[in-house]
Amino acid sequence: MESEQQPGIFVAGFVLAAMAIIVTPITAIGIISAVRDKSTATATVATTANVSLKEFSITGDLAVPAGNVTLAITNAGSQVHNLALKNGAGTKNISSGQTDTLSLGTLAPGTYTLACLIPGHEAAGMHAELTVTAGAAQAASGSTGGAHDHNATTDYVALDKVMTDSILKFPATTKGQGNEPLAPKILADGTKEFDLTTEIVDWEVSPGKIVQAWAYNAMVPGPMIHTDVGDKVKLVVTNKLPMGTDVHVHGIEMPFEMDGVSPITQQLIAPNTTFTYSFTTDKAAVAMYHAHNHGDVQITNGLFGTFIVGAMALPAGRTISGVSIPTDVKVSQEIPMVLNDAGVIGLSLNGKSFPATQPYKAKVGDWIEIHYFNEGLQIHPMHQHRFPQLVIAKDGIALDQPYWVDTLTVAPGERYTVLMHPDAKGTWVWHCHILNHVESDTGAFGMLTAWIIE
Ligand SMILES: [Cu+2]
Repeated sequence: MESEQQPGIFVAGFVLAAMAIIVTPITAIGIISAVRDKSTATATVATTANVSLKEFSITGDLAVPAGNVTLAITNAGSQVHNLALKNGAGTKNISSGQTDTLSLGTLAPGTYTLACLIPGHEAAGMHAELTVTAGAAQAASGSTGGAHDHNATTDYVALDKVMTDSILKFPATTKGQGNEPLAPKILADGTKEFDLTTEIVDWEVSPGKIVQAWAYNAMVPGPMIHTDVGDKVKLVVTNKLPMGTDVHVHGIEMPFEMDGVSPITQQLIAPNTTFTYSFTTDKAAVAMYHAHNHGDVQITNGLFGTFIVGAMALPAGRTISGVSIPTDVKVSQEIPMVLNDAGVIGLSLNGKSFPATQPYKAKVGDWIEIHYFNEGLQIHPMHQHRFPQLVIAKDGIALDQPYWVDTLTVAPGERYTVLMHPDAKGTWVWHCHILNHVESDTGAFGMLTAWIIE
């Protein structure tokens, strides 16, 4: 049985699923028993269904005949997952690449919800319906789906309504906004001091979904820091987390003692203590600050923010792939776009999941500067409808040869700076093009927003 099945090839999924019923010995024996003795048909069927877990979906043999059901589970993802029947049995955590089995006992016909119980994973898409059908004969005739839940009984009209309704909720209001500019204290010698406090706070990722975010100054992403080239800077970090932390500024060249990597360059900032980072921002930079200690937990749960030094050089007066950039090109707005896909925050743009993502407004003819930052664990091909993006810098390093794209893949740790020059009015979606980062059977979610061009 294939573990990787996409909605687009669900017909192939049916065929594979049907083949699995024929060739999987335990299921085949079950079917034969059922045919011979109809009075005990359901009682004699034992089915082992293959289920695959990854970020962030559950796929596999999700329709089985009534009877004794066992799930043979493979974690095909890159993160730790588990699988449980809602309000029922579940596995231990399964590492990437490992397998486990889950015996569900005798299941009567009906639908049962399966989910990964790692915080944030269910909301990110790791839930699926297990359909238990009345008998083996029905399963063998083709209702054993496997292609992303879709089978002969799928209600496509209802799925259309779910998607339409979910999109019409945009933009939804939620409490809290990340990336608020952080004003520095100016010290006697001109040093700019930025004060950051780490703590666990309630954070509304999408309407009604409140998670325990690990935040700088109670927002996700943390406050936006902007300095000029040549500034002396202090970052004063007070830790109110239950564990130690440190702050690495990714993309600004640091003295060794300020690199934020405990226990190599400093001791951990213990709970209820403060540490000060002092450095000079002597080059233009598009950087991000984040925890380094247990980054897999602390960063993905929200401990990240943007740090811009000066401004990126613009390709003023140049012609790139036939497009002339005005000699007096002026940026009308500068936008941080922080990507995350894990932890309690999950698939998100600037700490929010669609429809709580922020819409952006501009006018025809504007030149907009966007900085992408990937603080997550996966790549995200960021696609802007209609308007190409002119990539002018990578990781805060201005490019000698800027280039136009309509989809820009941003890998973990990477930053890209692009210019966008809208030439038509309308509401134009802007989203990650890994389709299950934006859509599921429960509608649109995650890494989706839009430009409103007037
Ligand atoms: Cu994505």
